[in-house]
Amino acid sequence: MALEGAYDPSPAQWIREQVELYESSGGTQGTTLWDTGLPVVIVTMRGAKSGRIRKIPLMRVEHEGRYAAVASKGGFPRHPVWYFNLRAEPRVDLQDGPERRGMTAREITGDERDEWWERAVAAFPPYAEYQEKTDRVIPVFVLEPEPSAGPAPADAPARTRN
Ligand code: F42
Repeated sequence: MALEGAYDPSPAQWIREQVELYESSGGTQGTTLWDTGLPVVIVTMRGAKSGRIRKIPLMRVEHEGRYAAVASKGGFPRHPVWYFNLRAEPRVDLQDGPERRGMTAREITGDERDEWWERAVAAFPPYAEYQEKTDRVIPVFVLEPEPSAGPAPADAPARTRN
């Protein structure tokens, strides 16, 4: 089920404009980071404090239908605010081009993080430079599809009275 509530667009103009273009074009425009040609996805989440809907573009790091969300913020010394949103409320919507679906975000560590970090750097090499720039270990979440609703239960057999 899609996340619902009042949406607060990002105060950063370039972020706000990319989200608007991506969504208004049905995921056919604004789908790369600037002119790098590298694809992005849009993640919709709930603000941890405000409870309002927030949307951010992130690099597309996909593997077998799951995605990584890399909280790099360009190697900035502090985690992006959205990191705390996902920790507080892991239920998100992810739009990848025209496809949008509900996902659950889980922060990963150890071997699992190492594996996804490798995929992330393969998709977007600057992540490696961002990690060198900062003392914090850049958090990585894996976004996993919510199980789709199963088939409707068969009609219960009519009850007979004895
Ligand atoms: N950022 C990344 O970290 N990783 C990426 O892979 C990435 C790719 C990317 C591709 C294209 C693009 O256009 C941007 C990309 N970005 C990437 C930037 C990303 O979209 C975010 O803008 C960036 O990570 C900064 O996130 P932030 O959450 O720190 O943003 C701040 C500046 C911000 O805009 N905050 C908003 C605000 O109104 O101030 C949202 C605030 C918010 O979520 N508030 C919460 C609430 O409850 O509503 C809690 C506030 C609190 O105080 O805790």
